Amino acid sequence: MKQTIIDFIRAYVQEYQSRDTIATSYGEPLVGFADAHHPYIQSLPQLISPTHELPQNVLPEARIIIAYFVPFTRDIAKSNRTTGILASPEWARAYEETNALFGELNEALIRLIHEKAGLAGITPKATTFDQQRLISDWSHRHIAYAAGLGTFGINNMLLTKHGCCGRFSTVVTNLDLAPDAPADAEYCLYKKNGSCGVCVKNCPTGALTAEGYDRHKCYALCRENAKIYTQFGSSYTNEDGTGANSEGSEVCGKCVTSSPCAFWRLK
Ligand code: B12
Ligand code: SF4
Ligand code: SF4
Repeated sequence: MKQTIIDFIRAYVQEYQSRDTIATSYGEPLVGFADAHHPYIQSLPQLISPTHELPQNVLPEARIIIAYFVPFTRDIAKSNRTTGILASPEWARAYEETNALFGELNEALIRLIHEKAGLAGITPKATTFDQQRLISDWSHRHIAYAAGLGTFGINNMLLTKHGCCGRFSTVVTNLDLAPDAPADAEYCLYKKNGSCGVCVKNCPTGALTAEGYDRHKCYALCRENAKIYTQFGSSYTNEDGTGANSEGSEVCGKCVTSSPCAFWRLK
């Protein structure tokens, strides 16, 4: 069943990017399976925020959280290197198209699991966040970390073996599948041996330093981009579910697009 799910996600992404209406192109998705009862997952309300949901809030019978990473292609990253402080239109469009892909793909995956006599669900918390604290009550990245998909870089991205230039999503299920374990290596070069630091140099706002990440400085620039990129939609919602939380695409991504960890292939 694990391979069926992996193949389904990969085939769906292939089909999606072949549509005439979709401009974004993707590499091959990575898929991991987190143990929904693992102490790390159960401690997310303590680690992140007391209101962070548990998988059992999404599906009482939860056993596994399927986490997947959909990488962009190098062309999309390249487009975002050349336009000064603002993000490229290709980057903004890729953000919106990929969020739309997640909506569809997750629904289709849930249907597939139902056909196999399982249960599955997603949470609306994943597509919204507290506008003051800038924190969501469903962190895809922490779950993807538990599913063995990667480790955190100083760019604050989850770095997978195939890079960090892409996006994550998650689906909770009761299927009885063998869970994966978190990676036992450190992927970020700075964390490993103090080298690199490219992401910090490329951050135009000073939000990223070797010591940490200032989400409010980062968000200010994302909002500047959202004023310009209104043509692709706005996929995050208000916390009460009433429509889009922004007039446009809240993006930047300069800490990702020129970094050695964007598209690397680790063993
Ligand atoms: C709110 C949000 C924002 C806010 C706040 C930023 C933030 N980092 O929280 C704003 C709008 C500013 C933002 C900006 C961006 N975002 Co954003 N954002 C989110 C969202 C909705 C929730 C994140 C969240 O609240 N997490 C909980 C908080 C507390 O965790 P955290 O900030 O990640 O910090 C933790 C880690 O750093 C971790 N950590 C650090 N070191 C270590 C080490 C270990 C061992 C462990 C276990 C943990 C750990 O601990 C921290 C505290 O818990 C997620 C989608 C989702 N629902 O998960 C996308 C998401 C995090 N964003 C994403 C992206 C790509 C971006 C941007 C590049 C924008 C763009 N697309 O152009 C920038 C990058 C900013 C940056 N360098 O982090 C991707 C990240 C992909 C990746 N490879 O990791 C996500 C996962 C969306 C997705 N569907 O893929 N984002
Ligand atoms: S650019 Fe270098 S220092 Fe920054 S997260 Fe990637 S590997 Fe780590
Ligand atoms: S998204 Fe932009 S502002 Fe935010 S940390 Fe990355 S480079 Fe800096």
